[in-house]
Amino acid sequence: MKLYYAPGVCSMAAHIVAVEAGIPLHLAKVDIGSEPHRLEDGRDLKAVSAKGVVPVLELDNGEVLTEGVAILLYLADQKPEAMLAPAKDSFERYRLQEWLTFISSELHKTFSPWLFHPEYGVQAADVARERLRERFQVLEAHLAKQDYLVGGRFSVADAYCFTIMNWSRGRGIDLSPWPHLAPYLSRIGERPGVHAALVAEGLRK
Ligand SMILES: N[C@@H](CCC(=O)N[C@@H](CS)C(=O)NCC(=O)O)C(=O)O
Repeated sequence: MKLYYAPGVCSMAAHIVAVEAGIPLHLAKVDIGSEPHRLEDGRDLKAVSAKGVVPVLELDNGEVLTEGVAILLYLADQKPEAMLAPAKDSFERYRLQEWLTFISSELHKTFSPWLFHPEYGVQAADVARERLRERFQVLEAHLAKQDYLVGGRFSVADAYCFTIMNWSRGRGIDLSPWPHLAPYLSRIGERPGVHAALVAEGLRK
């Protein structure tokens, strides 16, 4: 399997999950700062996926899977014994889907215009910051009661949430108004699998 990724962006969630599950991955780095987004061999990412964004997972049979949430669930289901997602026939599985959707649509896509698309302008950035504050409060209320998002254990939702919330650190967003968020990020960030993925992406030594 090959994961097309860029360091520290949303594709890192899939990378973390693969390491945590013990799934060997070939990594193909993409420069999403270049136009078009080029692979290290010079090809345009759109030669692999017409969407032109990471993550992209290329399976050994040639299938190409896009959309982070689908990739996370696919990886988790390859190694059910790693218990990175609740069983498919359980109600908890819908809780997982609920969180994955929240992270994808409410956190990830509120952060990204602000962080990665300055062309949206200052007003859009201010609106994004305010909306993020409301969403941080949702996380805070949940994490005040439990250490992980779903099922009392680390799951693909935590890998995704950590990846996106980690952007706060790099952007100097003060998380102190939400006292459970920084300890949550530390808890996830200290996992050996998470550490290994960050090292592999050049984000930690
Ligand atoms: N809907 C996609 C969005 C993926 C996405 O936003 N990827 C970003 C990095 S976090 C990207 O590749 N951006 C490059 C660009 O927008 O051109 C998903 O959830 O996987």
